[in-house]
Amino acid sequence: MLIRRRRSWEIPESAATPESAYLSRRGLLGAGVGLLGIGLGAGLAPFAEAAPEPGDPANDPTRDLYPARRNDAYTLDRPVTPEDISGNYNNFYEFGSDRSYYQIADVAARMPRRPWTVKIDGLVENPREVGIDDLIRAMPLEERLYRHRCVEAWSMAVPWTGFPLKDFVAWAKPMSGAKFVRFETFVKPDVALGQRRFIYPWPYIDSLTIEEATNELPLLVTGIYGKPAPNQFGAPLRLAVPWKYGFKSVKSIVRISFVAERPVGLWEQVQGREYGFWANVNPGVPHPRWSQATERDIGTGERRPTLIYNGYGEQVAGLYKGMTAEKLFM
Ligand SMILES: Nc1nc2c(c(=O)[nH]1)N[C@H]1C(S)=C(S)[C@@H](COP(=O)(O)O)O[C@H]1N2
Ligand SMILES: [Mo]
Repeated sequence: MLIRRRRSWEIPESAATPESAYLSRRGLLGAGVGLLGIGLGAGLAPFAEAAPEPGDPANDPTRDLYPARRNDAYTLDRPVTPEDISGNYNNFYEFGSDRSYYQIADVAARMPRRPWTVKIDGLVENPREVGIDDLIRAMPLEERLYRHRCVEAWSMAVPWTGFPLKDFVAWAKPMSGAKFVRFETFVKPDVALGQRRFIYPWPYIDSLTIEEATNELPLLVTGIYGKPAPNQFGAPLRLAVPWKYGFKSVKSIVRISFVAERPVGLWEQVQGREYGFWANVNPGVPHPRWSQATERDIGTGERRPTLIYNGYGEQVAGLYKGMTAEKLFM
């Protein structure tokens, strides 16, 4: 997210990372996933992984669940963004600011993926803490092709794997006083060096209304491109809310709380006039410092017109009927 800096798309990718470094990193990662991801029983210690990164998704204990069945109800109007592009253009401030979009993958790979627990608390029948593998295995995984639109006017289209947030909400059994669902990211300043920058009020949090959370679209994401998600995408559990600006899609979640009062998200706290609670995508409502009329597709490099609700109005416009007093698009 930009506080005072230049717009990220003004920096050509070729200027940020020498192409040779970029290619070799992708080559290594791709080979690792391809070799290790296939047919290894959980008890085997394959000698191919001589020095595995602690965050290597090839060692993920849930890799047998992939690829998951694709839900064909969700289609795209544009090509899927290649993994070597989306996997090297990440917004994850815990691991660095936008100047290092290109290095996030490497830094994030050092974060151990296990043990990982998710605390479920607030206004629920049974507050509890669940191990991530138990949670993932309790939910039916599916694949969905979704568009993703960052508030900084870049976009991608990716095959997420995960389970509908509304299924999780039903499983968690919120009480009637629960009006919002709040998502919180880990705090691990030992590996997440960005968390040593105290200008940000860690942990990263953001939230949805209970009506939004029980809409069909929000997905609790565990994987991408038919395998467990690499860390830079927000492993082992992140949100995808495709009709809102990307900062609502909280990564690497450790706590999900059902609350009565509207939480203030990290970006809203830092710069509320620019990054509000609702943050629904709208080409007609500019960010205070730039237009939202078009976006740069990081896969094709092309500029394309931005769509109201990022093209998901059919599913979500009804959520906002009559809410004229709210800044729905900021
Ligand atoms: N914890 C956490 N979640 C986060 C962010 C972040 O910095 N920290 N960035 C957000 C923003 S602004 C965007 S655009 C998306 C980027 O997701 P991607 O890197 O998988 O494309 O993650 C969102 N979730
Ligand atoms: Mo973003």
